[in-house]
Amino acid sequence: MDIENLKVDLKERLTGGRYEHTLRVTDTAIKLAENFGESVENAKIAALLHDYCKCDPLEDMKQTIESDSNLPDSLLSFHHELWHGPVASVRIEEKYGVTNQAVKDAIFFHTTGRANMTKLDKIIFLADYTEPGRNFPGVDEVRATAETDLTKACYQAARNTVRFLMEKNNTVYPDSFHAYNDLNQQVFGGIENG
Ligand code: DGI
Ligand code: FE
Ligand code: FE
Repeated sequence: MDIENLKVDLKERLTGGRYEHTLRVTDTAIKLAENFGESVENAKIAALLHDYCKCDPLEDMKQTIESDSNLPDSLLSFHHELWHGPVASVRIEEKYGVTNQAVKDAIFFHTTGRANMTKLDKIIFLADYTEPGRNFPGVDEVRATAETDLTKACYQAARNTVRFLMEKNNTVYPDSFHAYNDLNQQVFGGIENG
């Protein structure tokens, strides 16, 4: 894939702030891939494309979810903020011929996480959460943890997000809970802590 052409496309599709966020996520994801032994190329492509559909009209994303058999209709019952990852995983195959399932999955699940996240899933999820422009409460703890422990850092990010959504009385998509529970068990061990 020609990265410079891709950046030109992204600049056209995204707002200025979203484009800058994407570049920071990409730098962060490359560093994590180097530190934790993941393919830098896959991390770079997934990061560049993770918010590819973030600025698309809601009606377009809704139609894609309704018509594509790989995208669960249940998404439509939850907040539209959750739609852009799954929709991007389909669109980037059409537009750029990205068929690498690991890359597509990392993009699909970058907002919610899921049970049994792959290393690439974790890298994109964390890069999105910790890029230097983020200032969520608790982000510095996650940044510090991500220096040494990818899984624990993902756990902290997933926990913070679920907690944040609950505090606002928002719904929580099942994959966000699946990610939280699975990462909790990986960090703290089995049911004895529950
Ligand atoms: O696209 P970004 O802004 O870079 O980040 P993102 O893809 O992580 O999207 C973040 C938004 O998604 C944020 O407003 C919180 C929301 N969100 C994340 N998980 C859930 C969620 N919203 C609901 N309702 N349920 C979730 O499980
Ligand atoms: Fe996103
Ligand atoms: Fe993002």
